[in-house]
Amino acid sequence: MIKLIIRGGTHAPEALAVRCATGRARPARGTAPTAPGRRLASVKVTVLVGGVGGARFLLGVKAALGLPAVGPGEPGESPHEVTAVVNVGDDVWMHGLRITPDLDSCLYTLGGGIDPERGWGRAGETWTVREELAAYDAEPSWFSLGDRDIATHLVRTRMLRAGYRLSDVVTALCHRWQPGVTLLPGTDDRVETHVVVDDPATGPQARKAIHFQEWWVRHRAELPAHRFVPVGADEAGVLPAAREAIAEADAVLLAPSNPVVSIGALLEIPGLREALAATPARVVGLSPIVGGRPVRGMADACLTAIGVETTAEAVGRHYGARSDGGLLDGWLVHTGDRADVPGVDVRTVPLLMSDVPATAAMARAALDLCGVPVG
Ligand code: FO1
Repeated sequence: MIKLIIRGGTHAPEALAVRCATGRARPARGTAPTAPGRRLASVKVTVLVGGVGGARFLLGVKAALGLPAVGPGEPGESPHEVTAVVNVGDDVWMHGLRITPDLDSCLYTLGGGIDPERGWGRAGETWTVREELAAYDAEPSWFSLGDRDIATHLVRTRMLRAGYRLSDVVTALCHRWQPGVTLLPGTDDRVETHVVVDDPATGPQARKAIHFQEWWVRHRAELPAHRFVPVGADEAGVLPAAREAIAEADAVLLAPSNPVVSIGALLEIPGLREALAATPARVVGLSPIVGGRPVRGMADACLTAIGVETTAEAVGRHYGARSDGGLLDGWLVHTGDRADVPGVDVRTVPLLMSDVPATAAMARAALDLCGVPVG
């Protein structure tokens, strides 16, 4: 059996495959069906997330459930449970290290280590390694790894090379960061988003595929994208724990994350869309588009590439009604926006994550629409 020593302890994968968040035993599930609107003593919420918006939304979900937004909370403080199924499409190899930006944004945000300005990477970061790499002309120079952040990538890469699954690595990293939610990658397999763009250097009609990070960070999503390709999806499968978290949830939420390269990339993982279709819980999404613009990031470039308008209505229609083979039972749009999404219960609430209380109010509205009122 492969063993890895982390922080003085010797861990086998079996030993790591435990709940990383609170260390609390999961309360037994009731057998009676949930009547819409009935207040449950213990609520299981599963959230599909990606990127900075997803990580920040989780702070609000925790707060809505009476958990401290940051950190694990006290044992027994809240009977509720949050599981985040996190996008891995942004994951990339850089300088021989495996980088998982969306998982790390969740870890650092919920664990109190995030840089609040950037929304990614560590607070109090220094950049000595970046400077040293630049002195060697070591490419890629357009992607910055901070010194503190690199320690996370070193631990992750070492564990992956030792044969651990990504989900085992996340569990191990949660021992340090104590996010207070169960963090799960959508899959243990490699399903990486690549972007097809023009390649004028090769010929007038030529195209090439570049990694999502190159398109996003190096080109600031300004190169017109023809399509997004989930490399590896053919041979991948949804993480069994993620499938179970969706199947056993009282409420499933789609965070206000990028609909194409965050939520959309998760949906490319075989089995995930099916899990959403089959869950007895209601599925409610929150629009990341407010007043015809992304709240954060460059989702408009991604939506344009797949032929979807940058409006809350168009994204809601793109997700579609679960009753019609789509994803949604409910769709929250920002106050002042309107959306007619056939077969979907649309409500209007403030959707700006300006602080934790505002984000908690969004989460409460979403849970309410799921028929699971809290707070
Ligand atoms: N974003 C940037 O704009 N520039 C960077 O150099 C950069 C480095 C980086 C390193 C680690 C990490 O976890 C995230 C990083 N990001 C960087 C953010 C990341 O590219 C994207 O914002 C996400 O992948 C989109 O969700």
